[in-house]
Amino acid sequence: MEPTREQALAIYRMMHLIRRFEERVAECFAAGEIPGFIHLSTGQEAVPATVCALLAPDDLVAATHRGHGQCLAKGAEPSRVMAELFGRATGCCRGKGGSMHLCDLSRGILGTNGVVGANLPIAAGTALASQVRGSRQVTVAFFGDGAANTGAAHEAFNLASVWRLPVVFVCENNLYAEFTPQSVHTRAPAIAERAAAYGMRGVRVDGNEVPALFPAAAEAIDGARHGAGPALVEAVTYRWRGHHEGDPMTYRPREEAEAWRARDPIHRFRGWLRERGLLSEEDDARLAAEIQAEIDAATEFARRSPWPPAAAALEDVDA
Ligand SMILES: Cc1ncc(C[n+]2csc(CCOP(=O)(O)OP(=O)(O)O)c2C)c(N)n1
Ligand SMILES: [Mg+2]
Repeated sequence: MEPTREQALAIYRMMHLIRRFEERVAECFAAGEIPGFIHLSTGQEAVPATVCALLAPDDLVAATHRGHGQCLAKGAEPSRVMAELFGRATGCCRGKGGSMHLCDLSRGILGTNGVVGANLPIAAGTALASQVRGSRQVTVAFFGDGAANTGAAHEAFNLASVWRLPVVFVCENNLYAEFTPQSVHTRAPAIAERAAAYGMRGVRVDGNEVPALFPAAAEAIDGARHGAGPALVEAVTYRWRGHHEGDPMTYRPREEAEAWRARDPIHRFRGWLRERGLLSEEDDARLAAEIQAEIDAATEFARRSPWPPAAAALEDVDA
């Protein structure tokens, strides 16, 4: 199953948008404009762009601590996400959340989450709500290879499978959990194999290859939507930058990082689109210019936006 021309171009555009967004965040963070901790997803763009292209506007996404791209792909406005990272009142959470608490329920974005693995049970919960209401909504929970070893992940897998919940667990396996390579944190060769232990569908794909990811994610989401229960999609990818901004990255070989950069998902998918005559050089240049302008506008919006007033500190608090 291949993406339609429209889907393919939307995925390509989104990968570009995420790449430029993350590059800009890195610059602004280095310049001291963004407070707190920042985890960027450069190199992993194909996964959220492809998965979210298959979701309906009212489907839900439970994102991770490395979740800017996951939120953008689900429809978050770049300007409001950037303003949130800057801590401004115009941010998607009024400047009170920042990178690890991005949320926009109007777009089905349940939130990024600083607690590794904690978004998986949340996704099982919203999937249960959808099931009880009889809606056709699917929830996608993104998670990492490290999160795959948390108790919360296993509880979520089991409960989702027992109750056949409409949830898809998408592992962005970037081969590291912080500074620990996957070979050190698990002896199991594939995270997707764990699905079998819960009687759940599982598939492992090249996460830098949109044409491989697309049919795997489509089948997982379609099955979840139509009563086949949950699925686990493991997308093998690589983060180009540090675990967090400021990470000196002394723990991984330079050749490894270079080899993965050569497998750039955007470059590969551009080749695929070109081969099929779906993207001319002029279209590509126009798209790049449009995205640059969009990111410039989002950054200016964030910079010009006011700080939240002190009086707002106790608003949005539930007791
Ligand atoms: C419950 C919990 N344990 C530990 C941490 C510290 N921590 C932050 S990110 C991270 C690694 C997560 O690795 P992975 O799930 O592979 O995601 P990635 O960072 O590679 O995207 C850890 C251990 C945390 N935030 N929450
Ligand atoms: Mg990881």
